[in-house]
Amino acid sequence: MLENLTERLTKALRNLRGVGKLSEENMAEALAEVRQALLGADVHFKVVREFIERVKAESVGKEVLQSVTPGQQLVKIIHDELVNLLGGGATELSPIRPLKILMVGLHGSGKTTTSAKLAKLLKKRGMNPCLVACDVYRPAAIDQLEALGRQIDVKVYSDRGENSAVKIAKRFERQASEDGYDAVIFDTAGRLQIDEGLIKEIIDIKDLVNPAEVFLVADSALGQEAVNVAKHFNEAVSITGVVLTKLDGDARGGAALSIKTVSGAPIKFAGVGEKLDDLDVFHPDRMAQRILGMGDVVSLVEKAQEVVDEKEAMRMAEKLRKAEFDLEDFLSQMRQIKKLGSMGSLLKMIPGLSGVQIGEREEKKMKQTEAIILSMTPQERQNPNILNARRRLRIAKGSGTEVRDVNTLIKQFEQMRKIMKMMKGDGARKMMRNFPKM
Ligand SMILES: Nc1nc2c(ncn2[C@@H]2O[C@H](COP(=O)(O)OP(=O)(O)O)[C@@H](O)[C@H]2O)c(=O)[nH]1
Ligand SMILES: [Mg+2]
Repeated sequence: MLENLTERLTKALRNLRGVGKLSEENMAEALAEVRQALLGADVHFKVVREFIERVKAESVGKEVLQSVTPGQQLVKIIHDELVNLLGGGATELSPIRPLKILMVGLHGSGKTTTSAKLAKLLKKRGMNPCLVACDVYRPAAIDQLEALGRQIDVKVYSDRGENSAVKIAKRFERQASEDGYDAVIFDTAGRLQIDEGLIKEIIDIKDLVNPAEVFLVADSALGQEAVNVAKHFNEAVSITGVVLTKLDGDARGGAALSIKTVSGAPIKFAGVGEKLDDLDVFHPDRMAQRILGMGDVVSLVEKAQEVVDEKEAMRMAEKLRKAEFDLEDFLSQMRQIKKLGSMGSLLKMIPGLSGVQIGEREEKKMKQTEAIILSMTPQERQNPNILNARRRLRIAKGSGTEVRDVNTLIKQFEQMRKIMKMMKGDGARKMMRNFPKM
C-alpha cells in the first residue's frame, strides 16, 4: 500500500540536505512527490490538497532541529499529519452494556465475516457475545453466520420463517439479554449499491434497537467508492465507526486516508484476511508508519525534539540560578510547561519541587498569569520595578483581570527573585527548604 511513497520521498528529500530552514521553495519537490504518491494511492483530491497545505503550514519557516536534517524533520511533519488524517488516536468500543453493535454496509463488503470476527474479539476480551442474523433475503446468509458462530462457539439467533429484519432484531435483542449476553451483534443485509430500501430497513432497526455502535463495513478495495459509501451511510444513520476490510489485498490505501475526513467517522477496526482472527484494532500511528515506512527517521526527530526541550529547560534553570530571571523568561517558561502538559522538565531540576502536579485550577491560574504578562510592554517585563499604579491598572484592564491579581503576580515574582538571589551564595541549600512554601 502506497509503497512508492517512501521511495519518492527519499529521492526528493536528498535535495533538502544542508538547508537551515524549511521553506516553500526547498520543500516544493518533496511535496510534489507526496502529492503524486497520495493521488496515485487514490486519496481524494480535496484531502490531498488540504494535507499538503497543513504540512506546509507546519513546516515553513521552522528552524531545523540540531542533529537532524531538514528532510528528516519534514518526514516527521508528514508522519504527524498522516496520523491526523487517519483519525488521531485509536478509538475504543463503547462501554455501554449490553453492547449492541449494528453492522451495515454494501453486499460483499465483509459484514457477516466481520460480525463473527468481532464476536471472537469480544470473547477474547472476556465478554459474552451473541450474533443475530438479520439478513433475511438470502437463506445462505443465515447458513454462513451459523457456520461462523459454530467455529467460534458463539450463539447465533435466527428465524428462517420471519421476513422482517426489524422484527427479528427486536425479538432477538430481548431474547439475548434474557439469556445473559452482554454483547449483541446484528448482521444485516446489503445491496450492490446504496438504495432507499436498504437505508430504510437500517434506520428502522436502529430506531428499535438503539445500538451503542453502528459500524459501517467498507471494502478498502473500492477506494474512493468506499469513502462515498461511508459518507452516505453516515448521513443516513450516523455511523459510529468504520471497519475497513480487505486491507490485506492490494488496496491502494486511498480509502483509509480519506474516510475520516470525508465521512467524519473514524476507522475502528481493520480486516486483514479471511480468517476469524484477521481483525485488528485500527491504530492511526501504526498505519501512518506502514504507509510512510520511515519509522527510524520519525523516532530520531522525536528524540531530537526532546533534547531541545531539555536544553531550553536547562537554560532556564541556569538563569534561575543566576537570578537573571525576568518576567519574559517567566512567560516563556510557562509556555514551555504548558506545552509539556506538566511541570515536567523544569520542576524536576529544582529539588523539592519534583512531583508537583498541575490541576485544573492551576491551569486557569496559569492562563491568567500569561494574560497579565502579555499585557505588559517588553520594558515592563524586563524590569518589573517600573510598574507603578497607573501601569498596573492598564495591565489589569488589558488582561481582563483586577489590579489585585497583577499585584499578586508581581509580588510572587519578586519573592521568587529574592530567593534566587539569596541562593546564589552558599545559603542555597537552606533557602531551598523554603521554596515549596511559595
Ligand atoms: N481477504 C479478505 N477477505 C475478506 C475480509 N473480510 C471479508 N472477506 C471476504 O469477503 C467475502 C464477503 O464477505 P461477507 O462477510 O460474506 O460479506 P457481506 O456480504 O458484507 O456479509 C468473503 O469471501 C469473505 O471471506 C478481509 O478483511 N480480507
Ligand atoms: Mg452477509
